[in-house]
Amino acid sequence: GRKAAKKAAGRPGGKSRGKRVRVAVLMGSKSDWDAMKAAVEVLEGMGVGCDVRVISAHRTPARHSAYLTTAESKGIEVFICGAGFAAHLAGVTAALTPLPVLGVPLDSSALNGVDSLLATVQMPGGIPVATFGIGKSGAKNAGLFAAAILAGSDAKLRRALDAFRKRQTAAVPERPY
Ligand code: RP5
Repeated sequence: GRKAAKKAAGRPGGKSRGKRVRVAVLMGSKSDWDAMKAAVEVLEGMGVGCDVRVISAHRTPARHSAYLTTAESKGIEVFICGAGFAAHLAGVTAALTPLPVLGVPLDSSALNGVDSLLATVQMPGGIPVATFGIGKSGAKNAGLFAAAILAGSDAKLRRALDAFRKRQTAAVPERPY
């Protein structure tokens, strides 16, 4: 039913079933999912399948490098990486692939995500990470940005992006009351 479909959204074999899986959405912890699902919702809403994984650059480094070894051959074209604290997931992912890596700093620690923002954005020259805002809005924008990258060679996705903007504009009221 609808409930099960909602529960399965963003999980491998969930809503991405039947969609071409082109984006990997990686996060350092299961506790990051609440923010990171905003990226998955936006992408799946436009028909782009996501491979969603908990992978930590610190806690599961072997899982990380193993995933990167096969991701491109499985069809992944863009990586979205969300992490909190000393957020190295996006940076290490970018070190392991030349494909675009979008980093989402998460608000998990006493520093409210400023630590993660600086860790994600301050990459040394040569290994780029496109860094988004802290938390859920950053994750949503990373999803939209991934769609914009893929839309360059995909007319159907370009139309889905146009439709998203149209709906968003139409939803803004003229007055606040
Ligand atoms: C980072 O620190 C993760 O990305 C997450 O934001 C946090 C750890 O979260 P817990 O697994 O401790 O909840 O590595």
